[in-house]
Amino acid sequence: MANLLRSGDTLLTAWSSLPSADLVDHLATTGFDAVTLDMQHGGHDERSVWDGLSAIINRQKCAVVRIPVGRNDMTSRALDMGADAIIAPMINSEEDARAFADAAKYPPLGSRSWGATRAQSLRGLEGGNKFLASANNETLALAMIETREAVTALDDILAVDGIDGVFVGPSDLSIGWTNGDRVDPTLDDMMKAIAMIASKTRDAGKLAGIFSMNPSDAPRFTQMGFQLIALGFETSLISAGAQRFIKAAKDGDQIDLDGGY
Ligand code: 3PY
Ligand code: MG
Repeated sequence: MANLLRSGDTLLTAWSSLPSADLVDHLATTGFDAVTLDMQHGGHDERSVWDGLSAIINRQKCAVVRIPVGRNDMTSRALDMGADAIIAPMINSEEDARAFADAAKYPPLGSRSWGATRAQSLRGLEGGNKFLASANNETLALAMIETREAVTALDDILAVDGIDGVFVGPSDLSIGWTNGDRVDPTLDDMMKAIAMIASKTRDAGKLAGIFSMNPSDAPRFTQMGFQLIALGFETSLISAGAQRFIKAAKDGDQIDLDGGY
């Protein structure tokens, strides 16, 4: 995943909130490049992350985990379980970023503890020293920028060695932007700041990602320089699919089922 993003690819990730390994497995068979397991607001726990990561990796897709706020123990655990990237919510200061990077990276960048046996076995990697030599570079620590404080501290957060990039949370950001008045991930007022986050991140040589509640916003985020884009929740996929099916049943619209009969 790190190689793909660093070579300039844009990756679309499904966002898994329902803690079912079967559903995660199915998401990994669709056209998404990655699946993200959400432990912050979704129902995923350690067991479902363990099972979900196995499913995603077995399907040869990129495996991402969003940890709960401040749960840096889960950062290294999810990496040990095989995650390619960790998204950490509410990173609002250099201090938050340092604590996150410390859990995500082996020395000299951080103090991650040794024991990624599951990650190694899922990926068929043998040889501890080979893994040690590559892990810091090949697994990603992505800091969520989703408050005014975080936007103010962006340069300091980006300057932390071991932070590989940022991931914007536009819903939380809109709440801060309007001083608690509304939640609107597409708030026009905020778009300049979001574009600035992408360009500063790229100027710092780091990776930028964002949550795109509505897939139709993805092209403008891509143009801003975001490369990892989450397309809504998987529950929205199911709901939108249901609406299309029901409409097709009433109107006789054709739907391409891609062989799924
Ligand atoms: C946000 O938009 O605040 C998010 O955290 C996306 O899930
Ligand atoms: Mg958020």
